[in-house]
Amino acid sequence: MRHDGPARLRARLAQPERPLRLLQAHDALCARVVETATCDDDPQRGFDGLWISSLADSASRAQPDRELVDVGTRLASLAWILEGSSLPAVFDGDTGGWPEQAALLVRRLAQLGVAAVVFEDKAGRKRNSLAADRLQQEAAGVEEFCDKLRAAAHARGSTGPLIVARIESLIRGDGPDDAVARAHAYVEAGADAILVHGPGPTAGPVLDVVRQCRRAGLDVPVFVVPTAFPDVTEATLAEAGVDVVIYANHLLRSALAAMRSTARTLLQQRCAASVDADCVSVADVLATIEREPSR
Ligand code: SPV
Ligand code: MG
Repeated sequence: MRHDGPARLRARLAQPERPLRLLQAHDALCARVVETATCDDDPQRGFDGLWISSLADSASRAQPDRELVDVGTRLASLAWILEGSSLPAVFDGDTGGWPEQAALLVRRLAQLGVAAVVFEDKAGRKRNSLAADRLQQEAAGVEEFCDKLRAAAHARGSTGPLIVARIESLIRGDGPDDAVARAHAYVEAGADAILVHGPGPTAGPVLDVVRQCRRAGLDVPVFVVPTAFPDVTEATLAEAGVDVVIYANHLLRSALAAMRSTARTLLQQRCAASVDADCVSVADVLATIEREPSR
């Protein structure tokens, strides 16, 4: 399937009648679920893109989210996802490594037609942002991270993936002023968009940073990941100036809950019929993998 993710994402972001919603997909079957999801209340409502999460890519290989799954492995699974889905994909590029490595990743993603890549301002050994030890995460120096963004923006050229700078100040406990200052520096260095991350339990601190950035004239798209403040609605995020909402891990987490329950019930009942009602039929699986998604 041919992908022109960057052009499509830019076009959608230029007409922000509502925030775009992305859902995590760690394999091609997930991507198909995202692409074909429908809403009974509103047949027009769907997902606008895929989030290629480092957490989900790691977890689906039973590895911690610490940049252990190599880029080649992640790109191979991404190629399968893009083969089966026409939705724009946003790739979680973790720290991006050295500037040269970030630039190489951008060029490889450009070849695949990936819409955007997110780099986060962490240094040293990368931890998941919501992990218990998140406060121990070393911050990337502003200039050091700007060098990486400049290298990524140069590699992007005019047609490559949007470069999204992810600000982890609130995750680290560094406060909103640090986040706002970094947002401006990163956009100045060439980021096309920012992602403001936060540890919850409410959306308040993230929304304050977004509002402060908007008041100060920052006019690039803003991405938010509401995992740790799940009560916030898309409407509230939109009011604060958010352009893209990422449901970052919900297919992984719901699948894990279902798989555990099925395994437990089979052990208890020792009969396949005990879980049949909780499973889709084999005919459904066959239809899902044989049907072309609506394009
Ligand atoms: C991911 O989905 O891999 C993310 C979001 O980076 S978080 O898990 O909140 O760090
Ligand atoms: Mg990640």
